Amino acid sequence: MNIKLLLCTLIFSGSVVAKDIAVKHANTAPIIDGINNEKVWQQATWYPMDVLMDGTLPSAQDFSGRYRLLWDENYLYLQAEITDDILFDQHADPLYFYWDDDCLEIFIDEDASGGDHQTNFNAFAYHVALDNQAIDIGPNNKDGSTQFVALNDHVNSRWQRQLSAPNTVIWEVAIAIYDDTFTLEGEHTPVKLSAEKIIGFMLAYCDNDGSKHREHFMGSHDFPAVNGSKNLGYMDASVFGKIVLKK
Ligand SMILES: [Ca+2]
Ligand SMILES: [Ca+2]
Ligand SMILES: [Ca+2]
Ligand SMILES: [Ca+2]
Repeated sequence: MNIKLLLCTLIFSGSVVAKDIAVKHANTAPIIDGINNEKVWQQATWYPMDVLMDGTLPSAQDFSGRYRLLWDENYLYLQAEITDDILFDQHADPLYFYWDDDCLEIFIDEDASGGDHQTNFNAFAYHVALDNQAIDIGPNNKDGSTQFVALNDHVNSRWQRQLSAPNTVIWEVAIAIYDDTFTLEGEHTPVKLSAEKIIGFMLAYCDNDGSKHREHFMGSHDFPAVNGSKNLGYMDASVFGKIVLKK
């Protein structure tokens, strides 16, 4: 590929989009405690969360975020550094309108198949709430209504405010990767990860500071809007990016 074509591939909508993000292997697993003091994180590259997907564009104090990734056989590790001026959890029930509370939203498509995942587990949209629980939409209830499910076995999450910058939190997550054979019944085992595996991935943050509804929905990956909307990740895994696990 010549350099001009490479630049055209990388520069999309004015911001640099890392296509197929390479994720380094963690020889030592980071400790999921919301504290950024593991040496192993230093080998991971930071990526921005600067794509507006819904609502209005926030100032840097209102919301800004970046993230980095590592992996080992058992988990994909995520560290997000999130600045949010007001942390807001208006609905105590983790299953009720969780996207209108502050939450970190982690999109995973184990086989990078893309496609619809709104009411199936072809892919996952883990909404990790301020109480560290991970909620997604499952198959519809028998009466046809939407079923919201906690998938806390999939996601181990801890966040903590930084003493030096209290409006900034370090959010650390170990994500067990489940494939599309996952169901809500019976026992399921996460996939063992290995080098060169490609996984569909995207990250977002729902920021609300006191409104009835989410104020800003900021993401890590840009993609074309459909009917004027970029709020598509919870339905369509085709808008996710891809990560490649590297030894
Ligand atoms: Ca840590
Ligand atoms: Ca905010
Ligand atoms: Ca899939
Ligand atoms: Ca907020």
